Amino acid sequence: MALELWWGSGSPYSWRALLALEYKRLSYVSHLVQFAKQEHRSPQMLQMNPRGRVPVLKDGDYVVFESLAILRYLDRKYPEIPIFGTSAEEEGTITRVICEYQSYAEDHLAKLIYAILFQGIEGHMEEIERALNFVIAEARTIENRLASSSWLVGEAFSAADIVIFPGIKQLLRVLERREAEDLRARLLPLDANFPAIAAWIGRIEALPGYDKTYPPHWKEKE
Ligand SMILES: N[C@@H](CCC(=O)N[C@@H](CS)C(=O)NCC(=O)O)C(=O)O
Repeated sequence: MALELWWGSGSPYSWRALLALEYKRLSYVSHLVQFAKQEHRSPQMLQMNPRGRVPVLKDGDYVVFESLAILRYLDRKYPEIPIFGTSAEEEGTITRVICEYQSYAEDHLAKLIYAILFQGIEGHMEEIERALNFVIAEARTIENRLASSSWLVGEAFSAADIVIFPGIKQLLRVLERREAEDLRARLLPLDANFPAIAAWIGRIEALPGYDKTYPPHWKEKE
């Protein structure tokens, strides 16, 4: 029975699932859910994920949601092209890098993106500045890892790259907005300030199947 993925355009969590499926060369039925039409909250979706969020993966009768759980499931079920390494040590380090990102970067990144997109920068500069400082510190940590290695962990693309890449791409896209002009200069140009991250982004964009994972509504606006 075919794998099926329900996902949303521009959702960094959905992007993780798409990257894993493409990198593992798995065939799947793609269901692009329209947030504007509240399709993620349809009775069918709520039955699969009562939280009404994407991504959701279905494999036969088995349903799994939460992007990290999807990555773990796919790797255990379809181990041929691994994303959690090939040794216990690699798996430990990949999981550690993911946990560090989730613990120390993700909330600050989300705060920054939310402020630029929805809240507005004016009147919130203090908290934005704080979030930005955390994001810059974590970006430095990532930059240092990538300065001596092509991928975040070990010699191959892994779940660590998959988890972190979409958040960074989303931030870069949001920084292009006029409202983010003052913040932009703190991080960009990426090539000059974070050259290893810029090269890593290029490597991921060159992976086979990458184009199929790129948020379709981002293409429309380019
Ligand atoms: N922790 C979840 C987060 C999933 C999530 O928040 N998805 C968003 C899209 S980026 C969503 O479906 N939002 C719909 C809503 O909140 O109504 C994961 O890793 O999969």
